[in-house]
Amino acid sequence: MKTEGLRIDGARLLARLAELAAIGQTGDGGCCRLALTDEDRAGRDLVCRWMREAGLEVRIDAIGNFFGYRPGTEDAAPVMTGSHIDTVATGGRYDGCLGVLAGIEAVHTLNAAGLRTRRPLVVGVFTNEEGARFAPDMLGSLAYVGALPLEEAYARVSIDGKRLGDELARIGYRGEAPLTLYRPHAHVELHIEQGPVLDAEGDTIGAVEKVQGISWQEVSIAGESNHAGTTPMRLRHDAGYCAAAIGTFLRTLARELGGDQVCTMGSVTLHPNLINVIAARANVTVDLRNTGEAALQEAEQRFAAFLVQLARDEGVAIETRRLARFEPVIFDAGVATLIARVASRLGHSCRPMTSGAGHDAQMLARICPTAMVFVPSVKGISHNPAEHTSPEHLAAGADVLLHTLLELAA
Ligand code: HGY
Ligand code: MN
Ligand code: MN
Repeated sequence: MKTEGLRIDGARLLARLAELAAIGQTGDGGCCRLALTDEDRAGRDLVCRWMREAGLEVRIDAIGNFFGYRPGTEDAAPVMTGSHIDTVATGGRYDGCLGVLAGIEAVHTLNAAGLRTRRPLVVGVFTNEEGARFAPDMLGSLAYVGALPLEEAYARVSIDGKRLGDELARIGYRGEAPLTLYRPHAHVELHIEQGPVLDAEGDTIGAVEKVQGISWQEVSIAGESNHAGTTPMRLRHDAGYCAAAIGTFLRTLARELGGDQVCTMGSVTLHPNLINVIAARANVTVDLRNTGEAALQEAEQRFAAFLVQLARDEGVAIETRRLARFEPVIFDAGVATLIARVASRLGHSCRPMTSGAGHDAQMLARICPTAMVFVPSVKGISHNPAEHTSPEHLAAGADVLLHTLLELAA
């Protein structure tokens, strides 16, 4: 099959990224398509239409993952690509969407060239990758590989109090296909880096070899509301102070552990959240990540010990609830090396990388040889309406994906 000169249609890719970004647009260039909301449904409907227009057979599984299937000349295990189209509340237009739309672009390119790969190709869109509305993140791909029982997934309750199974049915994406619909021969996900490395180093492609470990927990603090004016400091059981102390401790913890350790208190809610009332309750979320599993456990243990001391010092009750815990993942060296080889063959600078963000690919890696292609995020900004990747880099990433898929499907 003469494929060397094949390139995707960058203009169509850009136009579709813009069209998808218009769904759930937040007016400041950003997108809000939280998982299983009406906006997510609209995005899913649009991508399903594009899949069908590309001649793909669309199937939806029991957790709402959906797939576009392109037969090969042989009925062999398919080569899979794809990502997610749900966003955080202040998302950009590339996170996840690039990997899905570039996968469909690869199919259009093969259609236009009248080429049929030996292995079938599948473009997958996974449910609730972000984990912003329902924890954990990568929920759809975790269920897909059989690591999260369906009933448990359906029972997850969102931050706005909705049951996942109900929301999935409500938007009409509780599909009939069983989980692990396809056992891929290999899986490759294209994604923006969402970090500063490629942009700072001036490289175009990242051949992703690893994903760091993730630990998410919710911390509930029960203190005692009291009058802000009359209550002496020594008599306070101030949940608001405890929330602040946690945020400060996490910064110190990251500095003391050093290396790749990152700590984030992304959400804080106080009750009653009033200027003249000492907070009775506080709920905070804690996101700890590290490339090393032992180091991540160290961070978790130090944080747990800090909470015990804080509860004692402040006379409050503190409970924690684990929301997600994924160990670091090593991708398939063969697939990562192939990505690097394809990138250089296409004339793009490339560097091996570890992903700081979680991705569906880290779940697919449990069932088949998997790796990822990264393209630069300008200034490393992501989960922010200012998220940007240049058209040249978008096309370069999609071309590297196309040719990597071709080699794997040959
Ligand atoms: O949290 C993450 O790393 C991803 O954006 N879900
Ligand atoms: Mn993503
Ligand atoms: Mn994301």
